[in-house]
Amino acid sequence: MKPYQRDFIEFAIEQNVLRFGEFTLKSGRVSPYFFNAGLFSSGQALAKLGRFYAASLMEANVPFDVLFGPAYKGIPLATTTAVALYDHHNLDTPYVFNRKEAKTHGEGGSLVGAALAGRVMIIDDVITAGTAIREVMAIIQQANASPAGVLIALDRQERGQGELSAIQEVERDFGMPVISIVSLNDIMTYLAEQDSPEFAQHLDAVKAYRDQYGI
Ligand code: OMP
Repeated sequence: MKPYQRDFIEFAIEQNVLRFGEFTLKSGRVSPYFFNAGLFSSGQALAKLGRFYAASLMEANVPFDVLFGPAYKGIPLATTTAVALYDHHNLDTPYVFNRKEAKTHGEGGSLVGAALAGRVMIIDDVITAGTAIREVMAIIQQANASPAGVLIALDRQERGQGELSAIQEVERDFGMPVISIVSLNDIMTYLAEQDSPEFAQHLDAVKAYRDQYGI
């Protein structure tokens, strides 16, 4: 694990974004941990978050033309990533987001910002079973753009529809890489490093969950 990844996990715990307990996921799985990116909810938190996304994207070195933030949660994520790419990596990159409801007046349409064209880097929060990201892929296909990759905060490393991980399935089905700031493995490493009975308990619960749903 790289230092910025450890910093990111600490930051997520500190902001209450990464929590341990009992959570029912979109997939119906009951998970001992949850990552709620919506709780990065101040200017400072968003600014820091953007730096982590940007660092991870630069490190992955995947070529792209435009950032895409899928509504709703992807919108601030793509925005703060675009700002951090400019402020910290001297890279001015176009970005676009979509509305969930198409607008019928004014400029119309469901896309706002730059053109959704060329190689699109999708910015999202979490992939568990891969359902949400497949809906996003349909928007890119409709625009006749091509996916450059997906950048997310957390890869939960869970099984998708078959024996592969949901992310491996997405990579295979759409021929693009999925980049994550951290994965479940990193969170487990972090928990194991802490000298805390509370974190040791969380680690046990996460291990049991991974035995059931992990890859
Ligand atoms: P999948 O569609 O199963 O890949 O789940 C991904 C979505 O679930 C994310 O976009 C979130 O809306 C939500 N989610 C989280 O935000 N954090 C988690 O830790 C887990 C989930 C989830 O429900 O699986």
